[in-house]
Amino acid sequence: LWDAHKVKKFNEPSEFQDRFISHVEWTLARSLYNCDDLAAYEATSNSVRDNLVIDWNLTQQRQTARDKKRVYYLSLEFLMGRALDNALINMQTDTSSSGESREMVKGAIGDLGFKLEDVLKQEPDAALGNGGLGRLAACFVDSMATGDYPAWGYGLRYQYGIFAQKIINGFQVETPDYWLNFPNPWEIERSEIHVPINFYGYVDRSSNTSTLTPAEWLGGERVLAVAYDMPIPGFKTSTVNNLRLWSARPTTEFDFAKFNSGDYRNSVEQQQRAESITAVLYPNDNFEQGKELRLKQQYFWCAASLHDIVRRFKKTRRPWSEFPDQIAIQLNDTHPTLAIVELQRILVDLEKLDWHEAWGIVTATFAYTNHTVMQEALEKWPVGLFGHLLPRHLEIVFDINWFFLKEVEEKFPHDVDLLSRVSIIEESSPERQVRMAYLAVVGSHKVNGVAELHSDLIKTTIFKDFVKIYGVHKFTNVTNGITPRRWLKQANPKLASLISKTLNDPEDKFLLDMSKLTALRDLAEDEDFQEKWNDVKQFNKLRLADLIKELNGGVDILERDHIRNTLFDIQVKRIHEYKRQQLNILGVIHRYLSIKEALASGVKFEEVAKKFPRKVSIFGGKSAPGYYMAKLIIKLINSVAEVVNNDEELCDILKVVFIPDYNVSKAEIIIPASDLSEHISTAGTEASGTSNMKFVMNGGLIIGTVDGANVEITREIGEENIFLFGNLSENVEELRYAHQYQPQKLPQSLEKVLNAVESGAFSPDSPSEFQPLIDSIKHHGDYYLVSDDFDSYVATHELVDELYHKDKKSWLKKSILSVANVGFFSSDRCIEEYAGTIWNTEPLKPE
Ligand code: 26W
Repeated sequence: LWDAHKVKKFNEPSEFQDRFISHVEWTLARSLYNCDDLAAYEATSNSVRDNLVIDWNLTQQRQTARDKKRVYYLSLEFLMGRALDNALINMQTDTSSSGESREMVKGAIGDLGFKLEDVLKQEPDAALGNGGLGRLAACFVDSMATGDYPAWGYGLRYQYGIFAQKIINGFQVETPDYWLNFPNPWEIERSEIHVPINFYGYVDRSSNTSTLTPAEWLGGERVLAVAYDMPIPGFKTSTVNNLRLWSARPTTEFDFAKFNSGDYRNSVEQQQRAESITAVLYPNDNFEQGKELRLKQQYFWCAASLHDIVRRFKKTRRPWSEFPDQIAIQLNDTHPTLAIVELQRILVDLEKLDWHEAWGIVTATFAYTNHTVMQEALEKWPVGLFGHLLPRHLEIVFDINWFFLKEVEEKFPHDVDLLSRVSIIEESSPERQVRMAYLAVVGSHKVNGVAELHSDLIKTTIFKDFVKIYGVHKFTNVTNGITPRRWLKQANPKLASLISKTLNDPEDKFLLDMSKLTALRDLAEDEDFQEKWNDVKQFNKLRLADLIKELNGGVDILERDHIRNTLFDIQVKRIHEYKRQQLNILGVIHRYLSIKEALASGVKFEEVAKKFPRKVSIFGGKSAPGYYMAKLIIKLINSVAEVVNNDEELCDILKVVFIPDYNVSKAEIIIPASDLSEHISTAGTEASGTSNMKFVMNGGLIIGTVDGANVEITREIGEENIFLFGNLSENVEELRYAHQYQPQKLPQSLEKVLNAVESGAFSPDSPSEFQPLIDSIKHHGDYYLVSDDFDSYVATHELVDELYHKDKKSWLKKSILSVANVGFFSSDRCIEEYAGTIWNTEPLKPE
């Protein structure tokens, strides 16, 4: 291996300072006397990046030289957040290990007159994702590097990430997130790595008439995919993996035909359009729109990634049959399903392999993760649109389907119904559609769900027929996880440091082996420890109160003196009817009305305050721009906040806050501050949830339904340490059915709440403003079962109040036990399971 004998890392403060100053002078062309926090951020990042690049190069050389099986994680979203703090936590120098380098840099830039906290805040979030799926991919690349897996992520370099959310008059307003305003030190442009990508055109088969034999795909539009690499450092290892994001560029090819026909301007314009392919991330979460540009993005990314993967494989000069021994490709949902078709095309059309041999290689290579069972989120592409953009790929899809259906027919003769149910081509009107989830199942050797309940559900609902066809072993579960480096150490340094002191683990080894946390069990009832634990929570609540104040134009909403005995009740996630923020806010209204009623009937304030102790309900999350109901829920939350927060009679015992523009860096402040968080989806709708794990890891208790990973959280931390409520998933269908045939019978409690909303209590100027929300519960079948779960939700909140305010000790005990038992939810465990049961790969340790 090449020895980095000339290129040296910085190892101590003075070396860091030299590097920092060099970057200020030469990279930024500024002087130290004219260096603000932003420039300090750029210089610090470039210096840290220099160190990472050394290990990045060594890691890549090692992976090439050792020629072990590699993993490629294809995800259309990587919700990375900020990179610098994470790099400082993970990075190793030659003389200091992970964690220490952060302290070293902090001191070194401190001596130069900068505060690390202020410098870190300069970094814009890399917000290249919508929510859970994108953040999962980000946690996974962290864990793959930490576990020394030879693994790359492949995605798109959107110029605009998820929109920034502004709240204007209570409504969500979207503004563009142009995150590349300043030089991005975390990406390395590889202009030499550019892949031509084709669209449209036609298929030329000359003499051949069978679609199964090689064909040539000609004509059409051509753009270039240019690679941008982001170094992904592991924790306590010198492994630095790669995240490769593709950006679209015009080709430099000259269109003679257009030029000769005098259409020069048109040919330039067409070229310019190339860049639009990677301009913007689609802001829908769990909702499929069927736009051509989205399919174009998907193919652009799949084709570029596969070209890259195949090129790397061909350099090894191995026979094609060894492709699946060398390469595992994981599909993060169906978004990259075209990669299956593209590999088949490469093998058949370009490499001239026999169809069946090629297909064997393809299916042994791919595996598919499903993240949702909701119908409206399942990708389907109209055959016409598909064939127009990708004519050869459509033929291949038809052939894949033909062989698949033949196999089904042989196994289950004369079951025409079955054939039409499982066909990759749906015979729908007005047009046939390609069912991407079925294509993904057929083209993969393993399909996994993301939590036990969800993995069971996919086997009995959307993929039921496929279990019959392939057997149950094709389907498996890998329960999601989160990286404790970001979600404990980085987000909650106070808690991490209390833990490392308590465990006598100065090097933070517990962040690698979370089973070490079980030692905290013995301290769960220790009053001294409980007090320290509580102080950390208090610190984090104040930190969040500061953020809320800042976002509220410097006006405080929460009274500092009362924060210690105010329950912070938080629900932050994408706004979606299935996640039921409406249930939460209706519960808040119920509390408000109950307080008002008690006061009106002459009950003394002290008595009322005993029954309804101090609480702040905090919300945050974005709605898809076109999702009317979700936007109305945001408006309702803000309208309720307006009324409740300004009602002086309440003397601050209830507050409501909507935090605008929820994102990863805000999550790092919000999550550690929770006493209670809400994970209250209609049972059977939330595949896993991952913020539930983050809250538990930070000592927050959970109120939740028996849904997604809440089930396993309960198993791990004990049912006495979680507040579960509501109907079970096995009853959902029945309840929905009942709603259709009998007019909704609402519980009285909810009736009252809805009447208040309908009377205009929260929208005096337009009483009917929230009618569509009310109608969906009262008159349109209450699909998300708000009415069915309302009373048990309210009753469970009463238990929460009681415990928090009357028995703080057992609250703290539950909080400590939650953290002690949260180890299972580290994404390190999750990646080990993927490696062992799906990828068949092993770590490649630096020597
Ligand atoms: C095609 C439109 C579209 C866009 C995004 C459909 C589906 C998606 C994602 C699959 C939505 C998503 O983020 N799903 C979430 O994935 C998380 C990680 O597994 C789970 O924890 C969440 O429960 C699931 O909603």
